[in-house]
Amino acid sequence: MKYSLLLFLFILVGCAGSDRYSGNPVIDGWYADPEGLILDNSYWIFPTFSAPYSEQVFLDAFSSDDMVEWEKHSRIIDTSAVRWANKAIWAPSVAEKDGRFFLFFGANDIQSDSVTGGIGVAVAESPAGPYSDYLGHPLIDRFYNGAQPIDQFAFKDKDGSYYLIYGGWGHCNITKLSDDFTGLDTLADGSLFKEITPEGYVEGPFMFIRDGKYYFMWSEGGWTGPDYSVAYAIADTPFGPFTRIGKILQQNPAIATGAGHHSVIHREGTDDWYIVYHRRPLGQTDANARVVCIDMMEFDDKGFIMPVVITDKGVIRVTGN
Ligand code: FUB
Repeated sequence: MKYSLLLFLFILVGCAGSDRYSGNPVIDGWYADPEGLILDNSYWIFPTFSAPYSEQVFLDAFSSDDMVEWEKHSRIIDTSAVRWANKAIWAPSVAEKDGRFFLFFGANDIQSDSVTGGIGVAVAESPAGPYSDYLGHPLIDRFYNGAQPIDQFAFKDKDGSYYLIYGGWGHCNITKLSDDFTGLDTLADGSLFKEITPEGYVEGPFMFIRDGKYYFMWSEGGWTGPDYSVAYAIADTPFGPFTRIGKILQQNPAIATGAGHHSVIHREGTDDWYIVYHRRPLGQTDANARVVCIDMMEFDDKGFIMPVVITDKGVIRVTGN
């Protein structure tokens, strides 16, 4: 009798404990390239639907008040609403501006300037959409400085200006968005696109500011393999120069492989930083078998990012943001 009571209490405490953590993956289904951010006082994840390119014709989004319970918002954008896009809708990045939500996305996986596609922008009144095509054509529809127009990240600088940092095929550009997001403005040096590619860069750029410094992060390795990973650099401006410091996210053969293409959420007023990324569950080898996970990202006392410990338990429930 005593033994069964103890067992019951043990199970109860165990369940309550696990309920306090998000678990990894944090959302169900095959998803990749997650952008995590705070919008309208909630946590949001905007991922790529990880499937063959011809099936990547929509995006889902997920929201949460505590990082543990996530609500799915299906098909927030669909290629039926973007007449120039027909496959490979990738790596969404969302920016809130003047009360509206702008979703930047890659489409069609263009391999040359002679085909239609590239980076587009869609707009909605709420983070959950529905998003409609903002321009009727791509915002960036060709290769500049060798960068394939994919993997865009909408970065807001200290002065409120927005930039797109983007690029595949081993090249990364920064370009300034015009105030109404209908086009691009020239940079201070008169150019439209400045290449900021650091050593090792492959794709998936991300940038944030901490203690006045610009942290630039990117994916290395091949996204279909186990060695996909994330490295970073620090500079005094968003234009660099960026010197690679080292890898901070990679596979752990005991947990998962191919950990890469990430984003970072910071809880304002705290030093709590979360890395949102995709990885491949053990035993899976299919390129699209990718799931979205969250773990803590920590800094040392000099401001360097510590290697991320990837976990199955994820992050602890948060209250407020
Ligand atoms: O999901 C499609 C592509 O895979 C992304 O654009 C790349 O960054 C890689 O994660």
